[in-house]
Amino acid sequence: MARLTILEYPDPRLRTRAEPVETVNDEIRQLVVDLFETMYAAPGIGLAATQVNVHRRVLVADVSEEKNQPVALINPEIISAEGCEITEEGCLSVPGYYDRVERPDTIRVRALNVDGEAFEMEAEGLLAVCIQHEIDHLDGKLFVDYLSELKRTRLRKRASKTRRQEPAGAAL
Ligand code: GNR
Ligand code: NI
Repeated sequence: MARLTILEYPDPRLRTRAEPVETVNDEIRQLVVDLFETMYAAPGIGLAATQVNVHRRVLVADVSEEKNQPVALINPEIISAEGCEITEEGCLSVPGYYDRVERPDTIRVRALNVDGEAFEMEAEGLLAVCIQHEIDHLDGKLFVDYLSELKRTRLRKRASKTRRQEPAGAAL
């Protein structure tokens, strides 16, 4: 098991489009285990492989209070989406920033499980939002891309300021 380092905005590696997984092997299963460990430790309700600089289409989520409903999706695809809901989103790759994003509130997803079997699931509410947020990461997209240019410019300035204040060598 390993806790992985999470890339932070505006790191250009977060803009990488992840490649589909061809075979769900032990390497991918280990990645899933490490993603869960990193997500629970953060703590967060979801994590995409892109955020730990692994550019494969793998994501994990657990939106339950008790942290006992792990969901792992490999090569996830949204096959239908309905409704819309505004949620205050945050992101482990944009620490300390939260803002409202509008997305469909019910989705149907097709994916592979850790045994490499195809399955479909329906998700609504926070889980639906989280899965869409994670699939965006796999496409190199961040929730701040839905905000105004003004807000993103402020965020970029703040991010570069924060890094300058850290002691040399930290967080690199
Ligand atoms: O921990 C997280 N919380 C969250 C809250 C609202 C909408 C989406 C999320 S996902 C985020 C973890 C993360 O950054 N996943 O990519
Ligand atoms: Ni995120």
